[in-house]
Amino acid sequence: MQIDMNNFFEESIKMIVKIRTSEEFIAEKFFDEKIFSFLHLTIGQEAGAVGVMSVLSNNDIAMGNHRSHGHYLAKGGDLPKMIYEVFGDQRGCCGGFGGSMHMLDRSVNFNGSTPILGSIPPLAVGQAFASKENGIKNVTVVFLGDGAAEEGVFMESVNLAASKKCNIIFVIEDNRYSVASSHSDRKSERYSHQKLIEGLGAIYIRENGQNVKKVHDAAILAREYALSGKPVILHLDLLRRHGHSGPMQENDNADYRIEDTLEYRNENDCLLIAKKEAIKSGLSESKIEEWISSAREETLEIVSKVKETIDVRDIS
Ligand SMILES: Cc1ncc(C[n+]2csc(CCOP(=O)(O)OP(=O)(O)O)c2C)c(N)n1
Repeated sequence: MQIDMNNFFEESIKMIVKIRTSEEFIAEKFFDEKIFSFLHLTIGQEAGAVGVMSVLSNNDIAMGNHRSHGHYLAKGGDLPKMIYEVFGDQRGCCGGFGGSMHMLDRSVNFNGSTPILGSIPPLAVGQAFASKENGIKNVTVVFLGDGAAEEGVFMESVNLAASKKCNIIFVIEDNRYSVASSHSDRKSERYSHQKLIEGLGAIYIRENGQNVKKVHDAAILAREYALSGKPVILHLDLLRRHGHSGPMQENDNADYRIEDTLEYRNENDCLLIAKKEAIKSGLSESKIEEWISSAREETLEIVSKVKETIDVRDIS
């Protein structure tokens, strides 16, 4: 959802809180329902989605992966439709058939998220190419994890997008791990997204994804390049707060986390960073706390009401 720069911190902080609160609620209530969809929480790394979506127009298209609650909401998606979908109710954005890993809502140009790793970049290139062929002046933004970005299909997609001059931004959300394998477990010592991508003729931009304002600024630049027919890879360094999947929190210092201990993640929390940046820009701490509690209350009110009315379809 495009954010008015006059209210940038207010809107982006409220959106981070909305995503976080709704996911905390889902995690808490997850086992209440009969249908369990696989669940991957965005908590900790919300600033990536919020910063990127803050520069998109309604006409721009977004697509995502298995971890897309934040992408959907930040694109302007409907919170009740998301909650219904996760819990298998037919009022969900995919009629309750898709669950957490399938967000799709054409009314806000969120044109789908798919859980098979590497499956979404080629679909997004097709989407961007269709826009171009139909004379629609927009950009398509597709989110994928750093693990998925190591798949060959990602390179093929970037190559195709560059050769067809598609208006597309591939956002790599790099939370350091693919499930529990770290960069050093998976990549050769000299692995370089930048070299691979520039070698394919696309633009490469890397940014601290925990800082929503920096993501916003990088996304403005990325969108300008993309609109001129130069595909962009926006590589965001992020911190996932919870475990890879499921509603349960992992041990505070799970042994695969070599550098990003819980303490490190807390110190670099994207909401905390957004607060500090907002204060630096002259806003008062009390005002910011007011936004946080009002966004939290508003979200909890909506999700609690929705949850009371969940009616899981009979699949027997
Ligand atoms: C083709 C394929 N292989 C394996 C999986 C199982 N799987 C789901 S998420 C995931 C890790 C993905 O890591 P990354 O792309 O970095 O995204 P992150 O989960 O860190 O956001 C794996 C291996 C899958 N969904 N699809």
